[in-house]
Amino acid sequence: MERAIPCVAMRGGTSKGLYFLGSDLPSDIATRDAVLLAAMGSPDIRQIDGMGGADPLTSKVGVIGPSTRDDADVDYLFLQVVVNAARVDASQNCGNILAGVAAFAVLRGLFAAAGDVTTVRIHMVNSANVAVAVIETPGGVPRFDGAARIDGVPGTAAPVLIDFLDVAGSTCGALLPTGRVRDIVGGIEVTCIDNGMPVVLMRAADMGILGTETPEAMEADAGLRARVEALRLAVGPMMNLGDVSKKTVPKMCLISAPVAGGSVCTRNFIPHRVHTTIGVLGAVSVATACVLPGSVADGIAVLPGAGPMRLEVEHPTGFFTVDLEVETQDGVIAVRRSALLRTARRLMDGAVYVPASVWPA
Ligand code: NQM
Repeated sequence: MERAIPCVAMRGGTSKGLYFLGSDLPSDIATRDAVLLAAMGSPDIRQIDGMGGADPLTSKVGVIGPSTRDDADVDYLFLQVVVNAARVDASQNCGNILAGVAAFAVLRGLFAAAGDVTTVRIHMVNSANVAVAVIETPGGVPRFDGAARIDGVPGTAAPVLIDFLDVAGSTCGALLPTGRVRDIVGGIEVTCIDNGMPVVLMRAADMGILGTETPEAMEADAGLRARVEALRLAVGPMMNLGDVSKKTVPKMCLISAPVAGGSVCTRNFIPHRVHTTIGVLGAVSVATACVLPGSVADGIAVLPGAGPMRLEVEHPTGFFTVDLEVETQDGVIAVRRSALLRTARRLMDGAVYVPASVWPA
């Protein structure tokens, strides 16, 4: 026997996942996780018996429901379904899956479209922050086709504009969780930052690489992988994240001087695979580190001159553009707002089937 659970499959930014109404999933967390593992086909590196795409970027879930906060319209909980372990991780946000949340909310009648353009305030439950998404809704229906382009996705689609108002310390409690702009861990200088995503920046050169290697080459380098993971395990408790051996944060970002006219070149362990682009909130955190005097990016990042702070974060397949509004008071920088462009596409609207034994009636 099987059980059918309504869901929408969507590409959100450079990720892909299943979007559910919270009310369509079990309320008991252990049962919910068992259902999601079965839906995605985890644990299995090929996820052959499920909807997952055998990659962390395509093994993601958004759970959406009515807002539990007055200053938001909907709640969005992000869940990372681990590919090769029987684990569902709620310890991080995902700004890419976020890109499909407003459209899903309108499609499911959780939020009414307001004319040709609809603004949805999204409570990101994982970190208790609010993001504001603006989508096109001609005739009251989310539009997915359009002319907007993001690196890492072929073709064009309708724009999804996302603003983060205040995501500093989202998971770690402070923008600089160690209290310092730079730390030395295991002989390596790092900057630990959380502006929406806990990220550890380090110079690629200090890790013995150029920083322009392909994700495949970096994943094939067992020595590099081990050095990065040892650093991550050591830094986790310093960032108020506790033991991170089973968590998907912090992300580990190896930086080098820009090579394509951008602000900084990045390669990101997220944390065990190397990202083919860069995560959304990951990019916001990296861009923020670049404007902090004294960070490990100081002397490497090329900052824009006068005017709005627009940083082009280079990644393996292009650029990620982050607009930052920063304020400096007594030499301390505070980020007031960050904004970026994503796109999303509905791929399937229907039901995912899981064995009834996973969620008995
Ligand atoms: O940083 C991958 C992604 C992400 C997360 C990851 C993300 C973000 O590209 O907001 O989007 O770092 O796990 O989807």
